[in-house]
Amino acid sequence: MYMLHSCRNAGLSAVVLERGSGVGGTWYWNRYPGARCDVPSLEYSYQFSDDLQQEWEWSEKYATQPEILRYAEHVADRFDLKRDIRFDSLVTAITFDDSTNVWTTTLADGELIESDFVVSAVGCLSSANRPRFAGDEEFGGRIVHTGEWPHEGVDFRGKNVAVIGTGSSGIQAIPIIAKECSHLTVFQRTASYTVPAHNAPLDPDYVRNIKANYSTFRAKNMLTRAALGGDTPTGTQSASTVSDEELDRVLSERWNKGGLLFLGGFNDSMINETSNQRIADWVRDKIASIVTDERTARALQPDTVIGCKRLVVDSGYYETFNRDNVSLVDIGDKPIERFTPTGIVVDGEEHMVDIVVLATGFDAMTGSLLKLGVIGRDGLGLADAWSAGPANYLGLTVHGFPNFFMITGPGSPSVLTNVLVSIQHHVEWITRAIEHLRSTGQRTMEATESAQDEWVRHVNGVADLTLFPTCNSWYLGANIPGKPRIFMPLPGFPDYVARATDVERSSYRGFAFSN
Ligand code: N01
Repeated sequence: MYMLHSCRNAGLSAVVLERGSGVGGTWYWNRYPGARCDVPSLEYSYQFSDDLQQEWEWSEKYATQPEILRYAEHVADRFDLKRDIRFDSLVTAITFDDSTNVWTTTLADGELIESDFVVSAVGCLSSANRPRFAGDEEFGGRIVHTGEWPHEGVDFRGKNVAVIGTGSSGIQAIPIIAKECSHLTVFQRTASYTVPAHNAPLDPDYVRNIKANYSTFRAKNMLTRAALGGDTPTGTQSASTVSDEELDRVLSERWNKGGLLFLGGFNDSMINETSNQRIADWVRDKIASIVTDERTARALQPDTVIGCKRLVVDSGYYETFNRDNVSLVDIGDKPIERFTPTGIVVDGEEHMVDIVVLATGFDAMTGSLLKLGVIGRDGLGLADAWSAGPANYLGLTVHGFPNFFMITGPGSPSVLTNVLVSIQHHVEWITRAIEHLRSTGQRTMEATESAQDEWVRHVNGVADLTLFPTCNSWYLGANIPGKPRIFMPLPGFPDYVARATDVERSSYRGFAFSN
């Protein structure tokens, strides 16, 4: 939506093609119970219009999916965006013509749309991962995916429910479903680390204060590694050297405050194994102190590097396992054998189920991009160009694909940040790049192969300085069988912004232009 607004401001004509029937993206599709943002509302919002950020009133520290969707609708109406958004428009191919330098986008109904530029805004977590299980076609109940939730909702009353998957989506949905259903069985392949949200209504004085100094608040956030939480700076100590008392003091303070900044209590949580282990041990103890059944508590204690898979933020997750109507089935060592018409079999035992909730995540970062069917210069398909991983320059452009831009593409900080900030940064960068082409009388710009190779080395080099590549996360594509194992996002927002700005200042170093 912001890209459209920005194109209009630059005097360009633009159309948005959207497979959904409404605006909101993630917040349009992910309507599962408990869906809520884990970045504070006052930060997870647009900042391109001061009027907009002054007039919109968020009700809670962390906004629910319905509230964010209302916000997206408000933005669309306020800036009259819908007249250039074509809903229910599924893109099946986008092809570059080398002789005319024109892109042709094909829609599912066969319509063709020509343009000079194509900007992908398909999102990083928008292609649902729906694993198949032996016998699932015989299952007599209902199977739903959190990322493609039925708009009319799902009635869990009186039902035996299974949730498969314990990432952010599962962990948000589980406490709510447990309260509604007859019995909930959680099938956990890998235990996640999750910290409490301590969500609450927003204090009007706090909001007034932020709104009076919104630009300063935003500017502070932009200077942090994840473009969020500028008012809660990263600790200055190493968790590897502090005393047990100091470790407990810092982590208790962060735990009681709640949210993603838990890992920022120390300056080396994601780069120092000893530090990470001490923090992980502290959280494991916390889990044992909340969950009353010892066997369940042990199964819920992760044994991976904390933060390696994305940290989860919850409301009453561990407490839910103290309910009589909730059981945990650990499928880490003994996977789901099969579905039957009435349930799910693990280790020879059938768990009776009426509704299965797949909280199994997404083909992240590249899934939706590759589904676009992009064919660049010389007939090169994006899927072929990326057979060994998503090589690109700045996370914004790909060699062989002139005038094709990606918002929050792989190779940029995207999912490691408050993504609204990353989106804004990319929209403005892309708009300026197009304006540069126009003002210099050139037709196309394309990343050079050497700039792209150097960028790929840079992204891998930064990731290798961290503990991120040490587990099977979706950041690495490890959740999708056969996907190349490459750490896709780039840690460190401020350094990234500085590099992207340098490229602009040097008249687009690393790009080739044509008339
Ligand atoms: O998906 P996930 P998600 N058999 O990939 C399991 C954002 N988000 O939708 O870990 C059995 O994290 C899988 O197991 P394992 C956020 O960035 C944000 O929950 O691969 N289990 C895992 O437990 C988040 O990180 C918000 O062993 C299978 C789970 O399914 C991202 O979206 C809310 C399986 C998938 O977890 C994705 O979160 C929601 C199989 N075949 C999401 N396949 C907020 O803002 C997968 N699993 C709060």
